[in-house]
Formats: sequence, C-alpha cells, structure tokens
Amino acid sequence: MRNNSFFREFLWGASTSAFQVEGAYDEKGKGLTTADIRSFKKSDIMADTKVAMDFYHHWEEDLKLLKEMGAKAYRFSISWARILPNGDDEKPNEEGLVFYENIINRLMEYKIEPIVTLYHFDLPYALVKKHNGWASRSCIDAFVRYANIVFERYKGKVKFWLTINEQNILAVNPSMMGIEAETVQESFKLCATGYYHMFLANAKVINLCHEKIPGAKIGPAVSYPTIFSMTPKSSDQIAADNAQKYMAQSALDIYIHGAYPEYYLTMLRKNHMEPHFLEGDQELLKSAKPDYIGLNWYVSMAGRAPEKKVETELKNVDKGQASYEEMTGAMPFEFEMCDNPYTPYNEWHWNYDPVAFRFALRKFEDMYHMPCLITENGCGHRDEIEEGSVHDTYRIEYLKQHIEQMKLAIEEDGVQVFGYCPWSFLDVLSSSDGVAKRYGLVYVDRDEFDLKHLKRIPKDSYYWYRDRIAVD
Ligand code: BGP
Repeated sequence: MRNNSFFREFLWGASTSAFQVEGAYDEKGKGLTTADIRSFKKSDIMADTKVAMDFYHHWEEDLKLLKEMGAKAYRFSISWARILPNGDDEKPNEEGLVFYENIINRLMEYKIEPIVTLYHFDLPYALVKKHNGWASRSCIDAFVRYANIVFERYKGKVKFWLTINEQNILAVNPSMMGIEAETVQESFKLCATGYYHMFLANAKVINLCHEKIPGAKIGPAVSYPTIFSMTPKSSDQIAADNAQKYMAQSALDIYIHGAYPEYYLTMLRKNHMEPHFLEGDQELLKSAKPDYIGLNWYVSMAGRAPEKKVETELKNVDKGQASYEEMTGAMPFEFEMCDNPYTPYNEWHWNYDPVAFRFALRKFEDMYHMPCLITENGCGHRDEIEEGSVHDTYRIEYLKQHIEQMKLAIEEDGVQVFGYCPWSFLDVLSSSDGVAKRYGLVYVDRDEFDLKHLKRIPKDSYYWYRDRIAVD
C-alpha cells in the first residue's frame, strides 16, 4: 500500500473532531456552537462538550502518543467558533489561531501529516441566532471568510483539507445543521435549503483553497453507509437504490459532478422543498473540483419498499433523540430503512459487516473514479480498565477485518484509497451517546459525570494498530 500515485506513502492515521475531544468550551474566547447547545440539552443524562476529553489541555501528551503509535496522519477539526466566536466577527481570535498553530507545528515536527476538517458539526451558535444557520446565504459568506483566515494562517503547513463533515447527515438533522423551525415539515424544508447552501459554501471554499494554496488537496467528508436491498424483490431493489441515493450518493453526485441530479430535484419538487437557485450558482457548483473525497464508513443497512409512514416528533428531532429510522422516515423519501438481518448489532444498534465496507469502496470507484481517504471507520464499545489495561479484542478484530477488506478493495478492485484514519484516536464524546460508547485507540479515564483524572491509557488496539501500520 506504499506505492500510490496520490501521496508518497499510504496515510495511516487516526481521526477526532474538535467538539468531541477538546472541551474548554468557553475558554480563551471560544464561542458556543450548535454542538455545545445540542450536548447541553442532554447534560443531565450524559457527558457534554464542556470538558469532553480535555484535549485542549492534554494535546501535547496526546500528540506524543500519536507519534509513538507511528501515525503518518492525524485528521482533526478546527472549531470555527474558536477562531470566530460569533462565526462572522471582524477580527479573528488570536488565541484560537495559536492553539491550532501549535498543534500543526508539533505534527510537522513529528512528521505527521495534518488533515484538517474545517467544519465538523459545530456551527457557531451566534449564526443560528442571527441567521437561522445554514437556512440563510449569509452563512455561506461567513464560512468562506473563516476558511480564508485559516488558509492564510496555515498555508504551507497543511496540505490536506476537508471542507464539511457529513453534510448528508446534517441534511436530516435540523438541530445539527443549526436550523430552528415550528414543525417537522418546515424544518425539513429549511434543511433542504440549508443543504443547498452548504454545497455552495463547499464549492466556494474548494475554489478558494486551490487559488490560495497551490498543491493543496481538498474535498468534503461524506457519511457513506452501504445499503443493500432487503430482498431480491424489484420494488425493494428500487427502494434500496433510493435510500442509497438520497442518503449518500446524491451528496457525492453533487460534490463531484457539480449539479443536482434529476432524481434528487424530482424529490424536492414533488415535496415543495426546492431551494432558491440563483444566477451564478450552477456555474459555481460546476467550477469546484474536489481532489478527493473523505469517506466515513461504519455500517451496512437494508432498504425496502415502504409499508408505513414513520411519525417523528419535533421534540425528538430537536433533542437529537430521533432514531435514524425516525429521521429518514419523516423525510418524503420512497424507501424504508431496516436492519440487515445477516449481521450482528451492538447495543447502540450499529452493525458489524466488514465485507460491506469493500462493497461500498468498489461502488465508489465504479461511480466516480477518484481518490478517497477513509476519514472514519470504527466501533463503539463500553470499554473497561482491568488492572491498568484495556483489552479491547473486539476493536482489534473490527480494525483487522476492515483493513483487510480495504486492502482487497485497493489491490483487487482498483479503488484509489490513499489513507486510513480510524475513528477515533482518543475516546471521544460520542455525537449522540456521551462517553459510554467509546471509540478510541486510547482510553480516556473519565465517566459520564465524574471527570476523574482524564488519564490516557493506550488500549490493546493501540498497540495492535501500531504494529499493523509498521508492516504495510
Ligand atoms: C460520524 C461522525 C463522528 C462520530 C461518528 C460516530 O457520523 O462524523 O463525529 O461521532 O459518526 O457516531 P456516534 O458518535 O453517534 O456514535
């Protein structure tokens, strides 16, 4: 896996995101974000973003562990509100810029490639109050200004950039997108508008990056589950294809081909959800060419022809407590999501299906013929410390099988994967399930409410991954 045309060596790395590890939610000038507000709504039942993994105060120790693991890359995100507390301030917050500068400099010293996500679920909350978030075009301008500040500051140091993380998940989650509305229908309509604005913002920022930083590589990161048909019935096949298209492929089609595909436009029109297309938008979308796509892959699912309409309550949507089935069921899509009966599920209802990972990668190559980076892949588990160690054999098995399938996809199917960044390097605050659901290669010793000492303990999977990436 060393010889790939895109980069001098395969980027074995690991991922995190700002709100899930940093903590210091209001320190040194940082503003509140949608991620903070969402997590505070659940503060009485689980950990929130206030301290998270306290990476803000432990980053030196954490990066040292990353280096000792032999990582070639670290995918992390910048918190927009640490740079611009209100999202669109006149002057950037110098202390925020310095925080990430120190991280980037240290990574360079360690010869670890920084892969920087500009926006990972944490929109400055002031933009929600001021503009109703992405529902307004003002948010596009604010994002471009923010990106410009960051590009100016870190150009020459950061080569790999990611624009927006999982825009396609935000599309079905109004509170994550930063949109407030009275009814579910209204919020989804606004989401469709916000979704469109994010594509425009993504396009502008890709063009800006290419203009400002010659040689930089930039693209979005997409949630890319595999969706199989529940049965060989043709109606189920069509429904599963709809599900794959609406949930993931449409985002890729728009990013890569620079236009809304007809099937997506039809769905929007039929449901009176069309955004306002303005003059110049079409050209903008077409002009932006991502260099690669970040793929976040976790699970396989099954789709079938819908039998019932799932009712979703706005309060569940708002609190981020609606299930994936409720969210997608509430959308006017012609499919129903269901479990894949051939795979085991964990307690959070995420399944284990490594071969489906290879399947997704092959599909990606068949459709788009372009380089991709695995920006997330991993398994959540309730890990326990036993006499100072964490024996996460299940995670080792997960990583082993998924890496094996990725290797087959590269070597036998010609998929242009140039790096692998499992989710996650450290235990993170899960975006929906606090700290009980751990993903890290490194354990962070805190409980839901008891911060303990936040001690870092490399798990068995850390050592396994260290040895594995030394081989290829
Ligand atoms: C992806 C997000 C990550 C991470 C992961 C696991 O969708 O990009 O930020 O959270 O999923 O999800 P969860 O935290 O809900 O278990």
